[in-house]
Amino acid sequence: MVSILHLSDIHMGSGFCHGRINPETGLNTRLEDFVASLSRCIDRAIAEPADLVLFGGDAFPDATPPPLVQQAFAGQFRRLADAGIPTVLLVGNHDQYAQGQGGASLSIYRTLGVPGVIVGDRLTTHRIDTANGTVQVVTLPWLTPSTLLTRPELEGLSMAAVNQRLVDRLRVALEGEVRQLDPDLPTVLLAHVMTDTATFGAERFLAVGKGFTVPLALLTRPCFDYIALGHVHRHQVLCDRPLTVYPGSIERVDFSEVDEEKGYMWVTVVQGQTEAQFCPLPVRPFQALSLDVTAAADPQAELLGAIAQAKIQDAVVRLNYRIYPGQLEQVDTAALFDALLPAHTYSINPQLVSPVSRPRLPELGEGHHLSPITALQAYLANRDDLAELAEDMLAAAQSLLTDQPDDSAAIDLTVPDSEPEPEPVHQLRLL
Ligand SMILES: [Mn+2]
Repeated sequence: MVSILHLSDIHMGSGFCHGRINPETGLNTRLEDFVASLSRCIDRAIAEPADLVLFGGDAFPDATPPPLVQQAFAGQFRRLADAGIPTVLLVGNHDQYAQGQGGASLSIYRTLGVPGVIVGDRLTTHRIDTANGTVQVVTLPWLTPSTLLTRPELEGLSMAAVNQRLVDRLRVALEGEVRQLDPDLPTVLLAHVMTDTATFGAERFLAVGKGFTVPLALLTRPCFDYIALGHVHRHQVLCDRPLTVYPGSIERVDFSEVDEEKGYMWVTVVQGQTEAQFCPLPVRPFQALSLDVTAAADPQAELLGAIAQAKIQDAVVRLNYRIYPGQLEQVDTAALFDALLPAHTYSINPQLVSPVSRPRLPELGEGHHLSPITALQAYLANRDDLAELAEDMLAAAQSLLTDQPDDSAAIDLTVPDSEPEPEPVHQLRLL
């Protein structure tokens, strides 16, 4: 039995706009949050201890993180090296520089020869000796078209056709790896991929360009005792046999992950009977408040009420509300700031609704079907300045609506056989 801690999508250094500067450290609090979450994973790996740690890719928001962020990341993984726990760092799409043409941010660990650290930047099989025996780990990093196809092969192909070619090549390449596996050793596939059956989240928007989708069936081969995935930020189990899991990201990257539980997987790999458990991390809460106060007599009371009911303590809060420009003076923004003080950080985004879209007369609004005369009566009843004209206007409208044009003035809608006579001007009076 080999115990593995599987985590993914750290994205350390992202979401700084949701943090603030910690006056004691000078660091953005969101960097501190991400480091704290990662350190909880590493703590667990060392405390148990895990026989192996698998990182599923996407260490940073991009391949060139600031040195401060790189150091924070390296400082945590260094603890595993010190504890003698082998670690595989898989390259995700965010770790590649220039679509893989300029290397990957994680490759420095191989260059430096950090003991026990393996960088998975190509499809290959690693035999890793752990405290509880040898494990085979097949690494499948994020693939770009240039990884598997040459430029002439790509020319003139649609995205769908490129995807299909890549899948065909990957099938062959993976088959090559599978055939040389030792069937007597526990085997794990570690892959940074978008699978066709996953439920997507923020990673859709974070990925540059359109990703390449791998059919799950291509990966779930019986030779694997566990399939450790990365890329999708929402934790999900895609298959029971072999157990195929996205642990998800370890912190919320943005508001699209507001309701997602964050954590990592604790896996015990036994050939034929692997078990895995999702271990939640106590990450910082996000709270998205969304209100429409256009119908409110007291918009301020509605806003304060919504804030009072929400769990905002130490949370990253976003308050969005729809309001008419005419109501703005009823909102005391300073009082909203006070109400939001228990939050970690907050943003307030009033969305001004154009008053044009407001039905000025409710009886003329959507869902009311009135005759033209009734509608005119409703309009005139609300226009005191037109009171003197109202009677005449109604009479004029009535005559317009009931006046049947005589035959000579009728508009002929049939298609004429021959060139029509020029129409008299007075025929246009009804148009
Ligand atoms: Mn990714």
